[in-house]
Amino acid sequence: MGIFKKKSTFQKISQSITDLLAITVKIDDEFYENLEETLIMADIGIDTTEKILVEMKKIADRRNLYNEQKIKEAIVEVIAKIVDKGDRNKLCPDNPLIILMIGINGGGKTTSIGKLANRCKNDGRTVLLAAADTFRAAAAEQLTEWGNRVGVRTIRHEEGTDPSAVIYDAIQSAKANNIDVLICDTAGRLQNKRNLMKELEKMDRVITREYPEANRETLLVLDATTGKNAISQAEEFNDIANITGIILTKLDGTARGGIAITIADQFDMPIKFIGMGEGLDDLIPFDPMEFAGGIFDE
Ligand SMILES: Nc1nc2c(ncn2[C@@H]2O[C@H](COP(=O)(O)OP(=O)(O)OP(=O)(O)O)[C@@H](O)[C@H]2O)c(=O)[nH]1
Ligand SMILES: [Mg+2]
Repeated sequence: MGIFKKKSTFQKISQSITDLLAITVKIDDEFYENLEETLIMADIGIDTTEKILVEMKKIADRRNLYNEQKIKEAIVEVIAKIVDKGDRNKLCPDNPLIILMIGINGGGKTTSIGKLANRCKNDGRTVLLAAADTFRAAAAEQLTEWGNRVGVRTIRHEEGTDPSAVIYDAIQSAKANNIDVLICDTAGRLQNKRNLMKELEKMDRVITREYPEANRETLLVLDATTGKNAISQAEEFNDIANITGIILTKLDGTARGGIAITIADQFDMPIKFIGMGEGLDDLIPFDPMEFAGGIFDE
């Protein structure tokens, strides 16, 4: 426990629910109305909020929620159930694995790749990076720096070249060197959805053709500090890519942990990791119960 300690990730939800419970004498319609308002104010979408209320009512029918502690436990239980996607919450453990990191500019893709490479390496897997964000000159440089820090190689081409060609080369190198995990950085220009879609389709074709035996992950990196924008990005990317999981970054700098619940529910997307800082060790595997418990972790 305690990953959210001294962090403000859930300040919004926990403070308002605690305030609400302080004035609650019994679980009645008024309580549910207030809870509904509290959840919506804490960045939880309307549909997801409704679902939470329905589940809360079911629990209240079965069990006597006679004090603040019991009510909090029920809320944690309901939220954990919503974000729990079973094994889908975990990174694919099978080798070889190819991971495409997608998401808009500044979300934290490159940083998360560095942290994820470190994590895979510590798990005993060999790792190779592919700088398939050829849009910015500095992008390959930044990825290579992360690779050096972790101690893994990075395949890169010149700026402006075809990102799929980088992936092609990286796959050949991964195969030749028996690499377990190949992680590919991509450029995130959502302002042009058609181009982005075409680019992702092309990468997909190259991977399917050149590396049919590889297990696949397409991880969408979302910046939690952007709140509702992160939710619309999940929607946009869900339309154009076969997303297998979410990395929710910058949860250390926001009180908007609530959006994780909405994204997991609304798009049935498993959250796989959360970013809690800029350091190498600040990517934490997502644990549904720990996450939900973090709401009232004081
Ligand atoms: N506090 C905090 N900062 C983060 C986290 N993850 C990434 N950042 C910071 O967010 C900024 C953008 O991260 P990048 O990894 O460059 O983002 P990107 O998605 O690769 O961006 P582009 O390459 O421009 O598309 C950097 O300053 C990172 O240090 C996190 O979990 N917490
Ligand atoms: Mg980047």
